[in-house]
Amino acid sequence: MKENAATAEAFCLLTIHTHGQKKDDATAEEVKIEVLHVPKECKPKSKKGDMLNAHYDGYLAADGSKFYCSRTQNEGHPKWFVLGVGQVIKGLDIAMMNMCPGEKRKVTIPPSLAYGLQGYAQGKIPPNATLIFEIELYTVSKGPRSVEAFTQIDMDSDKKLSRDELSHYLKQEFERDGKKRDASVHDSILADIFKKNDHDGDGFISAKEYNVYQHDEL
Ligand SMILES: [Ca+2]
Ligand SMILES: [Ca+2]
Repeated sequence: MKENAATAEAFCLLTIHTHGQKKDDATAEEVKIEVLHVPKECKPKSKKGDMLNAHYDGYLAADGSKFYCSRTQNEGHPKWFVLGVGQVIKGLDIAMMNMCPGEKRKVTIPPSLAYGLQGYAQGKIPPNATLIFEIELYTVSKGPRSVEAFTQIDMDSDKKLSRDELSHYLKQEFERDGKKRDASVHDSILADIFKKNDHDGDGFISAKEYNVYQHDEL
């Protein structure tokens, strides 16, 4: 949904500093967040474990060159990822907390919360690079490991997920995103889920086994 001129007046510029472990010297590294746009109805706010869908452009702070643009990758689909679990660089996990759908931010991430001294991708991101991202968030939904998702998958409410329940859930998820997949993909994902999560090998994934992100609600 593109915002139009009428909502442009809602444009505001705030600067929030997070990661506030200030040291005495001036080198304390933190993520700088500028909020470029907040929709009138700003909810739900993102939190750890949520599934986010966002577009972002990445620039090198040193010379302003663009090293990444989600709009030119994956046929221009916004990126999906789970917030706060290390699927993106640490700085982005911090920068995208407490953000609502439609919100836009420009964030500056120090190297220690990005690719550090090593850099990344054969020098595409040089060592010790400060990165700037412009982010537009589209959706915030309950992550794959939320209590809500568990309850939804657990159709007979016995507090454990059977192979049939997960298979049913996967089929629904696949239909939802509409991508064409071979039937074997379904089976191999299902097998993988059990391999990684069914720690005691009883053929069910218990609430405890499912809860890899340590939600405290379960
Ligand atoms: Ca069940
Ligand atoms: Ca089990």
